[in-house]
Amino acid sequence: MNQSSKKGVLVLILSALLLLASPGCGTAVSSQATEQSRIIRAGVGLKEDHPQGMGLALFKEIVEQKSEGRLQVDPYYSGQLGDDLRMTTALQAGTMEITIPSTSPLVGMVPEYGIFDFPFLFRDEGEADAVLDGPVGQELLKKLPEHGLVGLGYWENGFRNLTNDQHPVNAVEDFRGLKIRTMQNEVHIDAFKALGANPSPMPLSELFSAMETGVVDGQENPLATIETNKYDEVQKHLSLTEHVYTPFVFLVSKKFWDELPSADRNIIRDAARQAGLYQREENRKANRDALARLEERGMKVNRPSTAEREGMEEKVRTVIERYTQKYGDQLVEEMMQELEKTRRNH
Ligand code: KDG
Repeated sequence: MNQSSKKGVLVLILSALLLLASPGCGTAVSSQATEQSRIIRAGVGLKEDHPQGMGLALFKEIVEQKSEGRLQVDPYYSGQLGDDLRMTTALQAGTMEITIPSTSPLVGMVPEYGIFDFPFLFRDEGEADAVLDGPVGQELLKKLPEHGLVGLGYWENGFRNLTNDQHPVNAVEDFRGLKIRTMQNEVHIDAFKALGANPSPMPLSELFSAMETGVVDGQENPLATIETNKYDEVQKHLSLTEHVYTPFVFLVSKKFWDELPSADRNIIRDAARQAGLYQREENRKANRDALARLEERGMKVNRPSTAEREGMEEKVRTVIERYTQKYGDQLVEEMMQELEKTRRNH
């Protein structure tokens, strides 16, 4: 090796050492990672007073307390850092550390997440917990690292209900021609087409003004979101369709995760789980209690009968069959077996 290449090697080694020593650097390997101060940017799409925001606030508290302030969580609510997809992309790039999106818009990345978007799949939250916390949910988390993401478990968005400002919706015929905003998800889009509606996928941040200006007639979301986002100000009719359940998935940037020493990973993993249990509980309470308040605020509530719901189920059956083939018969079969087991035990 001549003098100048020796110098080159020395410079390379020195810069590598400097990089490893600098706080928050993205290149440290986990075995050499040390317990240093870090700022964790965590963003969600819903408001601070929505259970998603409340769960994030508890997560912050636990992490900061357990790390004695060494790990600082900076929370961003209401899509301040972008919608679910944009935040997820930021995690992949390593420019943000945590987000807790619905699984639905992730289908472009992990298509199999679409199995949770099958309409009328879960009958109650307990069934969703069993599948998400069981082998199927855990198997899907394992698909995330190849996309630069680490999944630490599931929180809850919940059962979705339809609102619109045109007319009451009870039966399939009432969906005809309604322009409904959906999430950016192929199963949701096709299900609303099958019901006779005119689906219009868009990020949540654009929804309020789309309803206000009449770009869409309606939308569908859990009651807690309808209440905290004040959709009752621009929507008159609320139909308790509970046509699909949406999970949230707790995502961490893999670039960030790989830098962390195992003690810090444990703090974050435990806090995500603990805050998640609280979030699910608060979410169920909020979804239960929001109805009376929305009615008080003037929304006209429609309760489709069993026969009317069965009519909707009938319409979306072919959509479920088509996407079962796309996402894998075996995976769907595994999920259905898990569901049957849960139903037998209750
Ligand atoms: O961060 C979560 C929310 O942005 C989002 O998932 C809410 O269900 C939702 C929707 O309709 O976009």
